[in-house]
Amino acid sequence: MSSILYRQIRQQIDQADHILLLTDERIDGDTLGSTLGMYHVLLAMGKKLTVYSPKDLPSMFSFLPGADKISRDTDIFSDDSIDLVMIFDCSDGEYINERDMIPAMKRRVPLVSFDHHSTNPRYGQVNLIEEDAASTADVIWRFIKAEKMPMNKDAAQCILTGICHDTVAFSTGNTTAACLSAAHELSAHGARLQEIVYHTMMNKSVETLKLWGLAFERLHYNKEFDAVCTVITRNDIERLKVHGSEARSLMDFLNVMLDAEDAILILKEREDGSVKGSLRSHTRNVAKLAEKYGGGGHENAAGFVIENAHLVEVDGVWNIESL
Ligand SMILES: [Mn+2]
Repeated sequence: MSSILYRQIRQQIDQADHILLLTDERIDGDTLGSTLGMYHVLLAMGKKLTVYSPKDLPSMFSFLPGADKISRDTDIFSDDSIDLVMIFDCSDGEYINERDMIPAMKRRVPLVSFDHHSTNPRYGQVNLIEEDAASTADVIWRFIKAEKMPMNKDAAQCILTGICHDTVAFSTGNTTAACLSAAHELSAHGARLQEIVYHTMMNKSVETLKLWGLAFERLHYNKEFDAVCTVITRNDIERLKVHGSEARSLMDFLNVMLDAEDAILILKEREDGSVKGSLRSHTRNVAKLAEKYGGGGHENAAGFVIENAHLVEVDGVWNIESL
């Protein structure tokens, strides 16, 4: 089936002059690595490109070649010369449709979505969704290879970052032979795994490690969610002046370090007054659990958001309280 989709997407690319590339609003190494990987390939094909992200980049990703090309200016959606839009690792397409970005574009422009989330409702005109892929970066790497598109070391570095991020440096259960082959091939194209691991997983500030310390201290079994739970509050983030995204690196650490029997839940108070729950498990379907709270995701990695809520602690057990 992929070969028909590949041909359709290749045709859209060949016909396009000015392509708009979009990241997901949940910024991580996979959405950024996939978007920027495709950016470098399309640049080598001589395309005019604009890259947009709805959120600021956490500084740990500024090492990615092309990170400085990402714009946050919504005016780009009114650029009439754009004739193709591509979006990467965005499981729902909500921010572009509901916040009237794509609908506001004067020209009707085809949207191509690259993803690996099983919950993706196929909101693009062409949807290359491979649910068995460990990352969206895996999906685009297979596409670029099959279509013999021009590779270079910047593209390789970005794509390997995507794969590395979603497999926590090849340590999680979703690490397949395909991921390892891709890592080998991308290294041969000049990607540097050591640099990716250093920037995205190590290299933590004292403040971040203090945040982890607080979170370790608060680890407890939470009956409501049937998971080992910890929390990060607004107060922690403001007091330690850390980026909220540091919760993700904490999750990656706990996911590989904790007893494999348990599901892990990190609850985090967000700036907009919501509480975000991130779930991981090696053995349980946490997507089901996330759906109970209006969220979703993959079997082993899922999440949910509760609007207008905060976290309260009673006798070492933390729970979400609606406001
Ligand atoms: Mn992903």
